[in-house]
This record gives sequence, structure tokens and C-alpha cells, in this order.
Amino acid sequence: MEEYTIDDLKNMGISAETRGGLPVICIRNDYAETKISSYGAHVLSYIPKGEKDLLWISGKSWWEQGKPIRGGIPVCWPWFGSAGAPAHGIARISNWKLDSARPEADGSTTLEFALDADNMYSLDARLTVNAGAELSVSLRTSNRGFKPFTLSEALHTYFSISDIANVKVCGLEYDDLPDEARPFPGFRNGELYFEQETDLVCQPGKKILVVEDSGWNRKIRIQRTGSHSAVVWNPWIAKSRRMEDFGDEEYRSMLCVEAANAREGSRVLIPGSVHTVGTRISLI
Ligand code: TA6
Repeated sequence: MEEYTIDDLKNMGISAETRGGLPVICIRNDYAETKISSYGAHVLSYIPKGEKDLLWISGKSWWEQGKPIRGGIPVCWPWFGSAGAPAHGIARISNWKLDSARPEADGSTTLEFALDADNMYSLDARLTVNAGAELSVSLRTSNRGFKPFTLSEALHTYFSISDIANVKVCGLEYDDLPDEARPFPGFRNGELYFEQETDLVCQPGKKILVVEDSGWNRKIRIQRTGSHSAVVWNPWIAKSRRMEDFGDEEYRSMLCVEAANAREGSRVLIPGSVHTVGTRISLI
């Protein structure tokens, strides 16, 4: 990481704090307050000036090494879900290095985190967060090894919502839904509503999806790049009760819409190749 003095960082609106036992970096600039833990390179909150947090964190989340934080933007890498063990990969339970921090000419702030190929997969990961009028997160994977690697991944964003009964997701087509989920009761007239557990790995979905929340009269725009899969998840009642780090009623206040490459959307990285997935989040 470039050498910064505490004053340098303070002048960039960057400060350090902790949550539970985990390190947290706080960015305050003219646009928003954003918090990120170097544990998992995990964006925890993004609060544009005058707005509510766009991201959601469980009141029952673990805040300890070796366990994933429940909420924010978990980095699922270098596999998605049960494509390996532990579920959703090693990135979200690893300590990343803060490689650089810089103010941008537009007044936003950029942090870069690194997870180096000393992990057993010969893969380098870089996560870049730009916090400004929008929140942009991108994950770059480099195959430093001598064998192809099948990469699956997600920027597993948990959005904060007024109530699950008040929201819908716009931008998915019927044919994007996984075969085994069709016909999906909540999918009507090109819009996805939530009336049951919803766990959809959609392929490919439009690059721009919108979460419309009539309860808070807000629309959250999600622009995916380098992402062939759009994952939409709400655990609903029974699964919420089964998760130790998730409140029984918390399914009402969150919704995941994820920029991913999963299942048939997985990417084969040949030696020396690089792949970047990104999500850009904003209120519209
Ligand atoms: O992204 C949806 C999903 O794969 C669901 O199947 C559910 O397992 C969710 O991720 C949360 O996974 P986690 O390992 O964080 O409990």
C-alpha cells in the first residue's frame, strides 16, 4: 500500500474504526458515508447524503474471523454457493490488504483491496470500491497459475428495503429465470414480486435492474458489468428461522440482487487471463 500518514487519510475523509473484532474503514465525502471492512473487503454500508443506507446488515450478524458478515456486499469468490467449500468461497472470510486509497477529481473516493495468490488457487483478486454519487464495486481476478480455473463469483449485495411486500425487481425477462423455477408465481408482467422464498440464478438478465420500493418511495438502480448471472434472493420465513445469523423477521427488510457469474454463467480463466465483474449502485 502507498504510505499515508493519518493526516493524509483524514484529509481524504478516511478514518479507521472497528465493529465487533473486525477492522472497518470509514469514508466520508461530499456524496456519502461508506464503510468497508478489510475483512472480506466487505462493503458494509453506503449512505448517500440525506438518504437511508442503501445496504442492509443483519442485527444478528457474526463479527468474527472465520465467519461471514451477514449483509452489505459479501464477495463470493472464487466460487459461488456450493460449487466449493466453504460455501461462497474464501474471499469473504479472508483478510484483504488495503492497497491504495485516493480522492478522485469528481470528489468521490477510491479504495483498492488485494488478496494475493498465496491462496491455494494461484488466483489474485483485487477489489476496487469507488464511493461517490454512486457506489461502484469491481472484482478483478487474475489467473497466476499454469492451469485453467473455472471461476464463479458474486458481489452478493443485500439491499435495505421498507418491507418485502412493497418491492419488486424490474429488468428480468421470463427466459432469464432458471428452467427449474419456471413458471415462477412472483414473476408477473416482466416484474418480480416476493411472496415466497426466492432464490433465482437468472441468466443473463438485463445489465440494469431496478429495485422499486413503494414503501420508501425509492428506486435503486443496479448496473452489472462482466456479469452473466443476476442472482435474486430472499430467504422468506422458514429459511430465516434456520439461519443463526439472521433474525426470524429480517427477511422483510432485505433483498439480495447480485452481479454474479454462477452455474452456467461461470467463467473459465486460462493461465494469465483476467476477468472483472462489477456492480454500480445508485438511487434514481
Ligand atoms: O445468493 C443466494 C444464495 O446462494 C442463497 O442460496 C443463500 O444460500 C444465500 O446465497 C446466502 O448464502 P450464505 O452462505 O451467505 O448463507
